[in-house]
Amino acid sequence: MRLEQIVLQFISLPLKTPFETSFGQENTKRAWLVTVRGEGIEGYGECVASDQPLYSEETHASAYYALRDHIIPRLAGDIGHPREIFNRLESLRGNRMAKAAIETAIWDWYAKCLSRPLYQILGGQDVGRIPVGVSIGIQADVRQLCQVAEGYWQKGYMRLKIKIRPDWDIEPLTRVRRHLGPGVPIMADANSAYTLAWAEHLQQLDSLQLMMIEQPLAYDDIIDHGKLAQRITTPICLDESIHTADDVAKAWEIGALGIVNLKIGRVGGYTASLAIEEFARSHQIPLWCGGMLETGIGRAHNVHLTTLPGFTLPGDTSASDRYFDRDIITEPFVLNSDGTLNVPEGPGIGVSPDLRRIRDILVYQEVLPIPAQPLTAAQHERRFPDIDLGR
Ligand code: OSB
Ligand code: MG
Repeated sequence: MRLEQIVLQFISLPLKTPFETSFGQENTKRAWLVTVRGEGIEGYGECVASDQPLYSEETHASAYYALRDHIIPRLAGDIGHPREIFNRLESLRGNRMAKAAIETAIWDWYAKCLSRPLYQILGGQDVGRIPVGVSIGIQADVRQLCQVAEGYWQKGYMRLKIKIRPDWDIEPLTRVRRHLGPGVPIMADANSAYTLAWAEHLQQLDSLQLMMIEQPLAYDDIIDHGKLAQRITTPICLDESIHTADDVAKAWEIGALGIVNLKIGRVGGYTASLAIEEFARSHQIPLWCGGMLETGIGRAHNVHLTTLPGFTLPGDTSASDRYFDRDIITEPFVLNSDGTLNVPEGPGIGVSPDLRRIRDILVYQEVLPIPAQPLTAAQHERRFPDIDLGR
């Protein structure tokens, strides 16, 4: 099977309420949507890169150039199975979110070519629904946090993740725990806001019965996380630090993680995700699917991945209405009263883009043919019209 064309669409979708983390506040979800076309069939993916390189080094701009100049030119020729894409892109370092945007779209396309739901192609189980939690940003004050947390709990979300940073941690978490009682699964996500010097401070979380603390230390660290794990009893979950199954293996070996957050974009697509799922399952490491405020397209991919047996904890993929008044798919994800989302049963990701909605929020669009080979020297030099490249 062959791909003929890629469409990149940059969209800007308003968030219902601002989402604040230790990186700052987001009011709008911006993303590249990727459509791959071939054999008369379309597949869809979404790039989870950000406006600024704060969560990771990738941005919308870096992803655009990585896709246009390096990734798309490697998609020419026959594709027997989407797992081949990982190897074709392997020599390209980093740029995992850009790679995942295309790679996930190709898995969707392939599943549609076979008229089968994506979860079956991935090796997922026929579970029908997957358990989900919700991620709660930093709020104006503790009262508001308690209200917001209680609201999501009453809706049925199976666990609450609360964003923390040094000026918003022990007190808000203590108050939420007291407000909701001991039976509610609560966890914290620090997005790298601490260093090992905060170990004693973080010990205060140990009495709160948190399921875990996610990525307390540096985005590129595992060693200090291993040291922190010896000083706190709250299990450590790694997010930012994990890019490959090898990263998980090494962090596990030195005791730097007890739980893994897996984001398809952060690890470069499904092939890397499946390797991590397999490692976690065979070592009985609790695993859950993280989120990046995805639109319905990325959300659908998360839902399919979560049907794999290694996913043992509720993920961050909440319903469409947690973030958007109107999502960009025709059948948005709705929270069931048992705290689950339905796994779409149609071919591929099983959800369709809402073309009118996308037209309304579209910022820019480009149709790219798949060139026969990577950039030539002359093309590299034409990339930068305003720079004297010394010729
Ligand atoms: O650290 O998990 C994170 C959102 C953007 C960037 C990083 C993170 C998050 C979330 C939100 O926590 C998860 C979601 O609801 O999609
Ligand atoms: Mg996180």
